[in-house]
Amino acid sequence: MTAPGAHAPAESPTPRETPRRRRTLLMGVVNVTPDSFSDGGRHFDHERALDHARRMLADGADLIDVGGESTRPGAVLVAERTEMKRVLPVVEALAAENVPVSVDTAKPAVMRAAIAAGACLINDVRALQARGALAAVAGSGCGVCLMHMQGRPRTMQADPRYDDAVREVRDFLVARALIAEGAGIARDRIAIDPGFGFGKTVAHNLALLRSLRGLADTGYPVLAGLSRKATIGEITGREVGERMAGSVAAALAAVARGAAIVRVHDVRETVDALAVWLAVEAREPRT
Ligand code: 9MG
Repeated sequence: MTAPGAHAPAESPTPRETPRRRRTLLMGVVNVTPDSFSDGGRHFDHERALDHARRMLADGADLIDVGGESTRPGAVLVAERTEMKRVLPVVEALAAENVPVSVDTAKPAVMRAAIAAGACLINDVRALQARGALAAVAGSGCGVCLMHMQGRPRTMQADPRYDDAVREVRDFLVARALIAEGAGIARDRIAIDPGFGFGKTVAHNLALLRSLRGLADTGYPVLAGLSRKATIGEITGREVGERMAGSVAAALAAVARGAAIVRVHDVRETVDALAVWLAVEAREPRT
């Protein structure tokens, strides 16, 4: 996958004076769903969603992930047309401003429409398993993020079980990536994601985070999304609106283990935390 908006690798003849540039991409989340940017009913305020996206870009986001169907635990599916009406105006407007846009969808028709509207990445929590999804992406130049999920959002947190979560998630993702390549999606267009919180307990999520390097070693860029999730809430005891510090810590832990992209709500705070972490990690020249 050509990482959209990727930064140049760090290089500096004077590392003491020049801050290291980060290579991890920050994906800012814009949910165009009834619990955000709407009047609680059928009307969506696309302008407010766009303002939110522009704010995240100004804060340092490299790309914006636009979603029109909630994938939270307990969420119900929405119709194709509804999802399109929610996301396409936002995708079109951002793409017209040359913003790299990712679209969070598992529906092939939405994928096609989003790509036509200018999306450069399809973020599929179902890893292109829907009929027609592989072809929808293969026929374009678009990148794809293949995510692991056990079960479906409505019931996935009821009783998630694995013999070995780390091995099973890795095997699934490598298998899906190879299937995607076989369908004509070039290797450099593919990213993989363990799907934190998607049919996983806190223990599963922590095991996956600790072993994220093993996923990065597959050679595919790894996307990690822990921002504001229930696992952060369970560790910190915080409600969803108070999980920023925990989310930033989780993003750093993911980057330290090789994540190439982190999907976050709190862009500015994550940018600052990454800058400090990189400054500490920067190698001083030998004297
Ligand atoms: C849509 N969405 C919600 N959480 C996510 C995560 O962790 N990864 C990806 N790729 N998408 C997500």
